[in-house]
Amino acid sequence: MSHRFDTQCVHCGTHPDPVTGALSQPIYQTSTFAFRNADEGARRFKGEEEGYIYTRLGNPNHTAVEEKIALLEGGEAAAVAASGMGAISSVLWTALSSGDHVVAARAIYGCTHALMNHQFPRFGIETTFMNLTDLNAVKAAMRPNTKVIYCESPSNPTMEIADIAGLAKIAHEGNAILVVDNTYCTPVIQRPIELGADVVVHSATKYLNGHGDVIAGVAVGSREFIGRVKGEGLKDMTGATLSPFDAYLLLRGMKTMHVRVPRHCESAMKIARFLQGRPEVAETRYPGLDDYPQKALADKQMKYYGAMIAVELKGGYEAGKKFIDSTRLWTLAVSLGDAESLIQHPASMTHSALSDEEQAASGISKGLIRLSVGLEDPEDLIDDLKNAFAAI
Ligand code: LCS
Repeated sequence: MSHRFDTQCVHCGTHPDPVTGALSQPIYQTSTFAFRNADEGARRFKGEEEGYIYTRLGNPNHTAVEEKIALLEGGEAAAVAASGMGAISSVLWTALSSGDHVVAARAIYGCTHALMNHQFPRFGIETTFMNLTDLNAVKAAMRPNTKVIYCESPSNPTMEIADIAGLAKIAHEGNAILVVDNTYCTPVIQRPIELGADVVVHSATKYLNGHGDVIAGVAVGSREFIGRVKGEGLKDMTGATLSPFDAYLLLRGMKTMHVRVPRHCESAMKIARFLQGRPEVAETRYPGLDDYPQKALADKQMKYYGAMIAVELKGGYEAGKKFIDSTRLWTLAVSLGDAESLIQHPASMTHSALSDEEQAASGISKGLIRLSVGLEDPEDLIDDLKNAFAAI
């Protein structure tokens, strides 16, 4: 029987333990699995028989997370990884070979940018970073050897919205797949595969887990492609295996995602409106604001507007530094999607791998401040921001 999304968040992927009846899945904290005999071991290695072999190749705690996220994202299969970067690199190393070309959004998470910008050239893979909001320019950038279009939506940290359906169409007119990093949204807000994307990746460290106590990643896609990600990217190339304990924590976090995420978003809307009305703020970037340039596109593909906000202060970097040093309830820290509200400065922190020129080309100004709205009372968060404004 197929249930609605919220019910799937709670139930999917978990079954009472067949031996003890434990409702919460036990932690299979083991590196290896015993075979009953040589033939069984050989059959499992050949893929002729279902069953676990060695935790780098799979573990019951992985399977539970994979079943849940595949269903919630509307994909056929999923692979968990030891970090968001573990998932992203395993997907890209699987999809790409020397001589291939990638079209990527100009603004993406700093380490994803660094992977493409600094590491790919060493292996003969070229990346064109560009403003993906201009679909004609994306079409023009496509080459016969373009194998991947890569984006986040909204982008970290500049909040650009990518037209996922439009990009999927361009990818499929060529020889490419569309990979969407859905970290900022979760499937509660946006389901890229329904819009035509081929692969969804996440830093599960963020809203999927939601409690700031795990580093993890997932990739979702077709059974065929995810099979290759597991058998090539994760198994042989990155080895980015998630620990069973972290898989257990991630599954627990995902059970409440449909309750947490809308609350994050509701508070973010209040805080974005507050920021927009402040005289110290030059620009508030939040897709839920009526005058946000890409609001219509956000409305088309997002159920809520997320809980990430970027602000540009009139006083630039100096004012921004004083501001983030002056908050008390907002924690000065990178990461996002935790119960605690976080504030940080992308140019010197999450996106410091980009040179000044690359930051400018990506739309990351020195005065940009990024806020991750947590689950506290939004009025307390606003009071704390008021005090920080008074200090600049
Ligand atoms: N994708 C996005 C959109 C991210 O924001 C991050 C991490 C990653 C992928 C990588 O995931 P990880 O390997 O860390 O699990 N973003 C961070 C950020 O904005 N602050 O600290 C980490």
